[in-house]
Amino acid sequence: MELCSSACNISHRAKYFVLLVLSLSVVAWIIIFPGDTVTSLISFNSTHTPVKEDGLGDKLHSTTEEDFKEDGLGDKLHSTTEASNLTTPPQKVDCPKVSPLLQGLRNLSFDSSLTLNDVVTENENVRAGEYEPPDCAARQSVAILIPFRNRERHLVYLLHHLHPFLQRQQLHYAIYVIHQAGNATFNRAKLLNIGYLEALKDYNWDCFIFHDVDLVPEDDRNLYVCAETPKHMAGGRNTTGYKMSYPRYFGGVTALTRKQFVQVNGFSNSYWGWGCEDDDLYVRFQLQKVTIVRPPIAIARYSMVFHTRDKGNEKNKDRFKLLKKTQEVWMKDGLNSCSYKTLSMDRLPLYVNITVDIGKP
Ligand code: UD2
Ligand code: MN
Repeated sequence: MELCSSACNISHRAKYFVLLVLSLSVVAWIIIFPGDTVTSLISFNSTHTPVKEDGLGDKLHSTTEEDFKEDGLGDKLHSTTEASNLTTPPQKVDCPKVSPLLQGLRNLSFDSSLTLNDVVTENENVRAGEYEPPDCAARQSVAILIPFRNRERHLVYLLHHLHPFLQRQQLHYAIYVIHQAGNATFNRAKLLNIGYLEALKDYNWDCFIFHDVDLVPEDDRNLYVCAETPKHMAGGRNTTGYKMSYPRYFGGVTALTRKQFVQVNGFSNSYWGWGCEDDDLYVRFQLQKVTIVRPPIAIARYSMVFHTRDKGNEKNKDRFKLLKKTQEVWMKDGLNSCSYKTLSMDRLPLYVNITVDIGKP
């Protein structure tokens, strides 16, 4: 007992000594490494801003109200709080509001001998379908979503024109091709819902462009960015004399923010085969009293590569019946009920290919 108490005393003293040495080291550490180390540890966490509901999330950090209004949408605004961290590379300045690289209306050519490899060679600055302007910070980050099956030639043409087109607009973008596996009836709208859900797993995109594979934009002033309200980009195309097909027309190419798309629960998953899935989306916005914007018809010009109706995408006989039910079902038929199985996800040089099993009607 006696022996233990003196031994315990010694061990107590040793503990106090160790504690004292530790405290002194902490004080010395703070004196030797002031500011930077501590702030860099703190600011590391602060850069991981929680994602905001509206999909513009962590972009919305700074500058003036005016910057924010351009394009009617939050431009990508850049954090100034992080600038004090000496270890981060210098921030790029915002790209100009009007890109100096735009060329306006162009006469497009479609060379049948062009191969996918040629297009890869033309676009060595694209990595896994993604691109960012090298010298400035893009004003929006945009995911291009393309529903796809058996249209390889059209995809080559589109990639050939679209990559340089988007780069001239100084956008940060990535192209996703959502490929329906198997021979069951095609479902464009469901593939686009899937593209949206999958692209969001990669990045918190500001804007989603829902894009037919056979439509090539002719004028790069038709900006692939989102606006305050849903934007229909493809007002005119060669096959209709560059005129709107009908006033409520909403097909081909549309640009929607996350907030806009979520507000209507995305597309319906129930349109199997050709027709009316685009009208259904229009009705969803109408029900929410959300108006649609369109760029001037003089620049909303597309060349549609000629095609006949695909096998497996015959006219949907039920399309008008479905369209009458939109009001009843939109809340339970859409993004929140989109079930599918991803069979593969390939990050190819020019696009991300997502092959999916979407079931059948
Ligand atoms: C119109 C609309 C389109 C859609 C469709 C009705 C325009 C310019 N486009 O296109 O947005 O509303 O009517 O469903 O108004 N696809 C394949 N493989 C197939 C079938 C379709 O990849 O086997 C994809 C492809 O991206 C194609 C899109 O689905 O561009 C629309 O199909 P379409 O081109 O056959 O229909 P279209 O031109 O009448
Ligand atoms: Mn078409």
